[in-house]
Amino acid sequence: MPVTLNRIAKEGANGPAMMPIIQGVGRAGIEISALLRGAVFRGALGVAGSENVQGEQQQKIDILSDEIFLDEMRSTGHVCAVGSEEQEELLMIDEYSHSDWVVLVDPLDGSSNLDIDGPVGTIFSVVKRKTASSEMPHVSDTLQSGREVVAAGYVLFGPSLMLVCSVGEGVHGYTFNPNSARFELSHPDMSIPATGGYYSVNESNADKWLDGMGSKLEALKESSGLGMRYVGSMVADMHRTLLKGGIFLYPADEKNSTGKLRLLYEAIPMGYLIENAGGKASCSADLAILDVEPEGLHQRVPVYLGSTSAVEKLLG
Ligand code: AHM
Ligand code: MG
Repeated sequence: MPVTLNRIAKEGANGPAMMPIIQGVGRAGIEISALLRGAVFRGALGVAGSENVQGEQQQKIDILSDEIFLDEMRSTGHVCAVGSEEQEELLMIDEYSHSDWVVLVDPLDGSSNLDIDGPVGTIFSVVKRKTASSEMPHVSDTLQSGREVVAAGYVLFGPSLMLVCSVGEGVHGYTFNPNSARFELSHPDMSIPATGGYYSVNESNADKWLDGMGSKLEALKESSGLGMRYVGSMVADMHRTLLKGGIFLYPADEKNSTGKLRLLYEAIPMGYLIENAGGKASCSADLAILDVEPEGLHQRVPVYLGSTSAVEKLLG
């Protein structure tokens, strides 16, 4: 018998509570995947004409994916609020406002890849609310460090549909089997290789990087002999980094002086997975991503994620 997402209920203290939420993420993944496959026929590709809170052009599919994800979180009956990269404010789920769990999501990360039929992904994490269940959830419920995360993961829309997640007991990868219409465990106990792999970064920004990162990367390249790969979609780049080792980085630069990637929607969930897979996730030489105390829903940070040896060699 194949092992399905039901197994999550047996994974440690948080497994039983997280299973319905991760099953909801799986359903959202199946729906978003169908949306992506049919988008060109429905006129759903291209910009929506609106901007998100960070002033970025929203694609129609960003908005539709956000709606799908929110609906699926509502349908779990266990989520009181969702913070989304596509929404300025925290979204309340009124009918379940007494529930314990708050979900943070980037519903469609790497959406600039849609024009070229490249891989994209959904990134999520779950924290327990701090406010009393008799109150409405509040944005302060989302401003918790990565050390408070109880589950995180991503859906990768690639040649196959994958859900990679952790509830704090290892990292496990499930692949959607179109014959059984279920996610089945395909990559149990993922651990990041200690050596080898690739460095992955938008190197065209090198002359604008802050913190001497240009020369630090040159030194890493010389001493490690790592190959280079960059998809420009964090989920795809991180999936490769998790499987093959090496490092993914998005440093601060002159344009994005605190980095480009979002702490709550991208950095913390990926940092949680990488640490649970035996790797290292840093914002700088002496600050782990999971130790950053968030100050705002859409805060950005520099990220260095990957094999411990590669991250330490780069940051010194
Ligand atoms: P998005 O959330 O607006 O899609 O932006 C995040 C994406 C990541 O997937 C990727 O790592 C990065 O932006 C790529 O940025 P760049 O095009 O500057 O290399
Ligand atoms: Mg995005």
